[in-house]
Amino acid sequence: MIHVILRKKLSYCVLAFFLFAIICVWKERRKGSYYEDIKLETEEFQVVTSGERLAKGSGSQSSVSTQDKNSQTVGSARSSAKAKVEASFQVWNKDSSSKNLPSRLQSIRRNYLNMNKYKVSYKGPGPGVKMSAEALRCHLRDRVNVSMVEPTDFPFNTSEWEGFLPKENFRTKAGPWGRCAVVSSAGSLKSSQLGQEIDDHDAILRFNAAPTASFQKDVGTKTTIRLINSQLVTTDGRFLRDSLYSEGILIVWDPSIYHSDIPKWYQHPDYNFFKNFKSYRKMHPDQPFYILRPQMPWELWEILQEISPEAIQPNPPSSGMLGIMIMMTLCDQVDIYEFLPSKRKTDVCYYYQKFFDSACTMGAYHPLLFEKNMVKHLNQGTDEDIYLHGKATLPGLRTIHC
Ligand code: NCC
Repeated sequence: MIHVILRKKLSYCVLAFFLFAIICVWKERRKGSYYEDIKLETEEFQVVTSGERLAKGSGSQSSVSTQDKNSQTVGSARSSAKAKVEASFQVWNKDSSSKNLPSRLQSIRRNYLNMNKYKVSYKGPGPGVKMSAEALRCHLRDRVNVSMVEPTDFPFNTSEWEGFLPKENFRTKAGPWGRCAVVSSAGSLKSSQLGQEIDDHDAILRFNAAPTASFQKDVGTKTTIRLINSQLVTTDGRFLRDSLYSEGILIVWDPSIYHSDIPKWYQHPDYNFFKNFKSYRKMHPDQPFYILRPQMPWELWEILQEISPEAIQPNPPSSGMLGIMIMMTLCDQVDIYEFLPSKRKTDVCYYYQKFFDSACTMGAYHPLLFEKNMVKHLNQGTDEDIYLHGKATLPGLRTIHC
């Protein structure tokens, strides 16, 4: 009798195990087919954040679909099918509009426009100038001067500053490099397993307090340049203590009043980071630490405004966009990670902190939405790379022919 009960129990266990295995296999298959469905069926492009649609595909994204339709008539069925597969990942729409932002972020943008803290008086060209990616690259190369404050610039040439700025020019310390990586701080880098791929680049740029320790698998280990904002240098007590900052070249930037030259900006910096800059230099005299020329963010901002069809926040571009521009001038190719969100997109702000805010990805103070539109427009990689790896690939500006 006991035997029979045991046998019964055993056969139930085996049955339950098989059922469990079948469910697992079915679930895996469904994952695959869901992914294929996205690839094959989605023709519209959109960014979806926590259930909110940012922007329905239009402009060039739809023109990809139009191109697909044309190619069906002229090309082989096979190549048009391939084009359709490539063009159908749900990725950032380069024509994203502020209208599709959550209402909170829309009203923050409007407030910044009304406030105009930096006294921006942009007179054009634009807004809404249509430019090919090639023309835009040339425009960026010719209009944005990526350079640092020099020891010869007043007041940095006075005795008060003697020995505080690096003697060597930035360009002799940084680059030229072949393949470079820019690692955004986005929460979607978490569990990406991109660390090895990122480390395989010749030079890597990171931002602010974004760490590598404890996150190597996702973000890599090397830091060649760290771009930090003046708020962090001025207000974050850890800046002078944390070993995070001691690897690679440091660059600090500070927002100036629009059209200020260096002496004017020096009198009214956004954050008075100069005292801490000097303290850091005294503690780490051998580490290159530069100050970004304050006009550079506005030169870049003007191009963002020129090509965007609506008024963008009159505040400087994010560190992310500035870092991308810096690397474009130093490298032949720039791979940018999770600036354009992948399938891992999340409202978790950073990969290194549990802090939720969709503004980190979509922008509040910074015109981040329009920066992402520009990066998508310049992207030479595939939508598949954006979708799977959050990776956009931009060509460097050193060798382009204009
Ligand atoms: O957040 P932050 O940037 O340090 O991130 C660096 C760059 O990564 C891109 N990013 C980040 C998060 C996310 N979810 N998506 C993204 O695309 C952005 O391009 C971003 O610039 C800054 O730009 O300097 C910023 O700095 C922080 C903060 O000052 C620093 O982290 C120092 O603590 C700002 N946050 C706050 O002021 C609260 C942030 O607005 C912009």
